[in-house]
Parts: sequence; structure tokens; C-alpha cells
Amino acid sequence: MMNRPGHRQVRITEGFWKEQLDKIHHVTVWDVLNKFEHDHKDGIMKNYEWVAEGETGKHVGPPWYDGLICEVIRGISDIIAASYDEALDRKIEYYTEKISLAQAADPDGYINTYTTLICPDKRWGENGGSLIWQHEIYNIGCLVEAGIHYYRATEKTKLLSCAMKAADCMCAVMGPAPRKNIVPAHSLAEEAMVKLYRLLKDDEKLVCILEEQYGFTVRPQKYLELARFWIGRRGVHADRASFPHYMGEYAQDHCRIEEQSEAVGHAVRAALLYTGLTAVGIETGEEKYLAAAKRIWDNVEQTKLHISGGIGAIHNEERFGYQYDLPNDAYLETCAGVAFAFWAGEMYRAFGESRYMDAFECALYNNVLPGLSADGVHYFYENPLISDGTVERWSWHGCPCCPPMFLKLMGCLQDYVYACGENCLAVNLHIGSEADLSVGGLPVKIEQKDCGIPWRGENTVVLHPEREETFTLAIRRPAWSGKFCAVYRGRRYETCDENGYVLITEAFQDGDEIRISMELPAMKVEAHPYVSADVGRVALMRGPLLYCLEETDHPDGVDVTLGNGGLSVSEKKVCGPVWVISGTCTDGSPFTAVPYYLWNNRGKGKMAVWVKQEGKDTDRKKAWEAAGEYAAHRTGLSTAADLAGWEGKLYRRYGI
Ligand code: FUB
Ligand code: ZN
Repeated sequence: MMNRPGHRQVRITEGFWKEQLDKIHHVTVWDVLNKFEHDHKDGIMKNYEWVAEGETGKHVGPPWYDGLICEVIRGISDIIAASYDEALDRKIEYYTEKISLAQAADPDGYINTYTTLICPDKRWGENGGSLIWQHEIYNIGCLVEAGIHYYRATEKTKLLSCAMKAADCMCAVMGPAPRKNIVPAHSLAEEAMVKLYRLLKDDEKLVCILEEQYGFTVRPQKYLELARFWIGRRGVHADRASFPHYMGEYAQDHCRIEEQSEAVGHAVRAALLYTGLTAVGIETGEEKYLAAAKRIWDNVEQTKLHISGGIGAIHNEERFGYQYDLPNDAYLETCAGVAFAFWAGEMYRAFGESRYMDAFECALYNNVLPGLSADGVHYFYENPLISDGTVERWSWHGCPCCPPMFLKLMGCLQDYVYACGENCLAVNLHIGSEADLSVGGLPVKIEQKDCGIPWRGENTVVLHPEREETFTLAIRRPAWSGKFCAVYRGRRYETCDENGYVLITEAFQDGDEIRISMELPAMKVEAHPYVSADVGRVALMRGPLLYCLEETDHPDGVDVTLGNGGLSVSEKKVCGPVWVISGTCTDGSPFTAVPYYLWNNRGKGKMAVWVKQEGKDTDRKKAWEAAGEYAAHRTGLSTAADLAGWEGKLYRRYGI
């Protein structure tokens, strides 16, 4: 198993992501706080004040607002762990105070402002309430994560103590009989409980503080047991307390998890459930859970994943579509991309294969990063791959769930750069950074310097083991790279192991350098013939980045047909210097494609990711459409020749 380094062990120091994270820290975080604090006039924290004051009958925002502010706290905690910021720390202390005062109003440690203020008799969705709507377990899960991350960032325990009181309240209510059969209607708390378990089982000093200062009897195992109960009770409806009419596939509650093979329902709920499923599988070693996670992952990767790493194609219910149902005007919520990245991170931990990090990286660059504008204060909720020019990023939203999820992923991005296994250290993301890690008990500092990704295919890894020692450095060869080479002491390492890593096993010394070069060819990619939306079309990619055509560069429209000539890349200013892809259309006119994450930053306009390609048959799509909008494959119109070479693949390089 590969472990993520702990908090504060890794720092992102230079290059593309350093710039993005600095903007997020100094601009976006404050924008999000400001907008939440003034949301619906009273601001998000008013709910806690009203609960503390015993008021009822009013609530600011939707029921999941408690969760959203806790997600923001988690994101900020990670940001200040990496780069301390007193003003932000004070903000969290202020929020902690409000949360704690509200919680003190309930003897059980229960805290959910919506239910308390609006429907106090419907706690946990009982008595005709709806857990789907009330989001109580989700909100507490967010509080648990906030408490853990803030403690890790600052060693302050008050927010964590609030989280534990609420977690204990859930442990007392839910579980095997005589407790109640209640499972989360919006997943997230499953993984949060596993994290709480991990934190407490490894931190004796913390346990002492919690017991002596707050009077807890700390039993970490019960949190893992609750997460296990939730996973094990998916789809088990006998004696279900609070069975809202709407659970079913929407909340992945249609059958037991070990019977599930297809990703269905609300995509954020689904990906967070699968993250928790994988985390529980890792922690308990239960094969049936890891097998289910792998089965559902393969289903997504092979039939339900947009080329941007986005999931949740369908607007209605923000859900997964049918297999190969990948329209270009898809929903692809930013939150779903974040949840998918978290799941990918857990899958990597469980199975150690680079394909999970490929998926993580793809979602990060192409489905999550587009969620934020270049100016850092506008947000996309949906990330479709085509636009008629009528949409733009919003300043704020009635359901501002995406900025908090965005901050959560960006805040902990550094935790995914490296991984540590037995006698092995993995470089997973090519990002300028430094880290204090340990390999088999040996302290090893590692750096990535002059990393050019995503624009230039160069990177240098520098190792500083405390003493000379033999171990394996595993360098991820990304799926998108062309020729890949790592040079160590004049020796070239080019081939990958079966997990997608170039392995260098040597007696490493302080200051050892590994120079990495990888080709970043601009390429055309085509989708599986069953994806009727993309028949006859290609998308452009280079390195980890997906590209698109924008009206700004194509005043006559973006519905062009690319010619068979070559592609070239060059530097251009598009909200700062970036690399663009150019070529010629069949009518002889030039085209320029810009990184998709940057689209809609130069004014409103049409945009397209999938464009027609000379020599690719679009007529077939007409025939398929005539035979029915969904599932072209069921029409039997694809031929064996169409399908040759597609086994297990959803996308492949065009023309190779
Ligand atoms: O339900 C809470 C959040 O709001 C979900 O995760 C998003 O999809 C949005 O529906
Ligand atoms: Zn969202």
C-alpha cells in the first residue's frame, strides 16, 4: 500500500501550481469568506447564532450550509498549514466559537442548524423529514474534517472537540440494533469517520488532551465501526429509520455496495461514497469493499468519464448518465470533479497504480481548475465541453457548494505529490515542490526543481537521504507523455513497471539528481465509437491539459473541421503566457486551441472541445441518432472494425 505523506510534510514551491495556489490563498479564499459572510444578507454564521440564542423558524441558505462553511474551514486549514496566515487563523477561531456556542445549546452534542431552526422534530430525517434534504450526516462529516484539518494545521483542539461531540452523537444513534439503521443520504462522513479513527489511534498526546480537557472517553474504533456500518448498510432497507422517498439509485442506496457494479445517481454523492468505501476497504482490509471499489471505478473509467475527468453527465439530479452517455453539454459539476479526484487518490493508495493518478491529474487540471476564473473571484458550477456563448462564471450562486469543494482539493494538493511505500518513494505529480519524507524509517528530503509541467516536459528530482541508503524511487510516467526518460548518474531509465512507474533502485546519496524529460506532443484524441456525441470528432490535448476552441480566436464560429495536417505548439498570451495548439482546418483557415481551464476568461463566447475531423465519419452518428438518442451501441450499428482496439478504453490517441 502507498501512503500519502502527512500534513505539512510537503510544500509546493514553484511553477504553475505555486502561482495558482498563491492566487487561491490571497484572493479566492477571502472572496469566498466575504461572500458567505454576506450571503442572503445575514450571512452564513447567523444560523449558529440563532441556534445559540434559541431562535427558530428561520435559516440562512440551504440545509447544507453548515457543511459548506466547514468545508471552507478545512480548505483554509490546509492552506495555513502550508503557509501560516494569522488573519485566516483568527477567522477560524471566530467560526469555532460560533459553532461551539450553537452546539452547547444541545445536550447531545447534536449540531445541524437547519434541522434545529426549521424542523427540530425531524432530526435525522425521521417523523416525515428527509435526510436527503436535511444533509445532517453530511454536515457533521464536514465538521469532522474541519476539526481534523484545523487541529493538524494549528494543534488547536476546540473545533475538533465540537466535531467529536457531534460524531459521538451519531455513534450513539446509528449502528446495529438497538441503534437505528440510518445511513448518509449525501456521502462524505464515511471517509471523515475513517480519518477521525486514524488520527486518534495514532496520536496519544491528542487523546490525553481530549480526555483531560474535554472529558471524552476516546475510543477511536467506534468511528471506524460507524463508517463500516454505513458502507455495509447501503441498500439494506429493513428497519431503516428515516427512509426518505428519494434514496434509491440517486443516493446509491438501491442495493448492497458489494452488489453494485455501475456508478449511478448523484455524482458527488456517488464519488464521495466510493471514496469512503475505498477508505474503509483499506483500513479494514475487507476484500469485498476493495473489489466493489475497483469494479465501480472500472465502470466509470471505461464508460462514464468525460475526457476532462468530469463525472455526472446529466443535469437532471446532477447524476451519472447511462454507459457511454457522454454528451458535450454535460453537467460535470466542479464538486463532482473534486470528489472524483479524492476517490482517485484513495484508489491509488489501495492499489498503487499510476492510472489512478492519471485520473486525479486529469480531473484536477481539466474539471476542477476551470471552476475558478483567472481573476480568482468567479466560479463555474457546471463544466460542459461545449458552449453556445450564453454562459459565464458566476460571482456567487444560490447553491455555492463548488467553491468550498474547490478549496478543499486545492488546500491539500501537496499531499498527493508524493507517496511512501515499503522501501519506496513515489513521485506522483510532476509539481515543483519539496518534502520531508521517510523511507523505511530513513528521513529523506526530496525536491522537484525547474518543473516545466504543464508547459515544458522537464523536471529534476533531487534527493537528500539522511545517510546513503538503498531504496526505490518510483517516478510516475504520465499516460499523456510521449518518450519519457529519467537520467541518474548518466544511466537512462525509460521503461515502466506494470503499475506505470519508472523505477530506480540505487544507494542514494545526499544531493543525487534525477533529470526527467518527457515529450509533450500535441495530440488529437478520439472517443470510443459508442460515445455518439463524439462520433466523427476529436479533442486536442497536450500534456495533462485538455484544449478547446473559443470564439475570441474564431470569430466565424468554433464549429470547424480540423484538417489532416500536423499540429504545432507555441507560446501565447491568454491571461498570461500559456502554450496553445495550432493547425489548419479543411477550408484552409487556421485554428488555435487554448487550454480548456482558461476558457471564458476573455469574455462570453462560443466554445468547443470536440471538433469535427477530416476523414472521420460523422454520418454514422446520424444513423445512430435516428435509431434512438441513447446507447447507440444497442442499435448494433457499430461494426467489429469500429470496435477493434477499444477493449477497456474510452479514449485513445487519434491516428496512431
Ligand atoms: O447537496 C449538497 C451539494 O449541493 C451537492 O454536493 C451538490 O451537488 C449540490 O447539489
Ligand atoms: Zn458544487
